[in-house]
Amino acid sequence: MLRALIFDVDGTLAETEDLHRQAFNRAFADLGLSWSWDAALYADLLTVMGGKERLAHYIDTQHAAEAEALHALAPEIHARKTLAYGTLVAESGLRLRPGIARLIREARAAGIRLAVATTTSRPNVDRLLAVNFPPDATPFDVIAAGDEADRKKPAPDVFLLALARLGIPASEAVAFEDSAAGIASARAAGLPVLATRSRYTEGHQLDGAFSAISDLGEPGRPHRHIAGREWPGGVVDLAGLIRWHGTQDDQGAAFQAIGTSR
Ligand code: XBP
Ligand code: MG
Repeated sequence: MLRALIFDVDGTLAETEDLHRQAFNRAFADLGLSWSWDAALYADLLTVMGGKERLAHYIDTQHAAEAEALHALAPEIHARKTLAYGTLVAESGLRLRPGIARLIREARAAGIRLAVATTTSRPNVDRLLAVNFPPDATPFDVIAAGDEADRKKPAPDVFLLALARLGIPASEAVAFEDSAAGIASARAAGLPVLATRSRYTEGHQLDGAFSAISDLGEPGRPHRHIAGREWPGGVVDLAGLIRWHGTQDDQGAAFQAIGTSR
């Protein structure tokens, strides 16, 4: 029986990654570093999950000669980046991706629990929710974020943490992801994954998802189907998810995953 929906944040709930990129650039400028990450470089750096880990990787690969001093500065860089990101989210009033608010409403109305499982830092989650939901009505029962998990995606840790906090087995939930690492993480936690490709994951293979689509769609605004399960009218709604989930092996066996390579 489907009891919970577990959402990734960056790229899944909202198209946030370019704001993360801009926030990093603001932090670099604040600290007098001449670095500027353009979209192409950031897309490459996104293969490293976790902003702190991404920054360390950049230092080690692009500024090895000054790595020791730069690693000492990295916590300050990331702290300023997180503050800058919060300002950018608030200034932009960044909206949720198509279908997310609708599916959240449907799930809440049906008593299906909602969780977040994300690599991003908790303040970033709070800022995104603050611009999309009233202060006393954030819809998530559980938020598992950033450094709460021992290992970042593609390790399963953050999805396992969300499941533990929900108190349910993976067979009673569906995960929503946008990236190859996120799909791998959710699958490693035993979860079926619905993949909604995002701007920064256009080039990702979405293998392991049971359905790959451009977004959740809205009535009259169908999504683009990429691979795997198709959804009537190009819209993923709770009724369709419950129908699909009811046809799956409820012994926790691997759900019908797909190779997308598209
Ligand atoms: C995406 C990430 C995060 C963000 C940056 O997380 O990998 O690191 O890019 O946020 P997810 P931080 O897709 O799991 O939501 O700098 O706070 O890590
Ligand atoms: Mg993501």
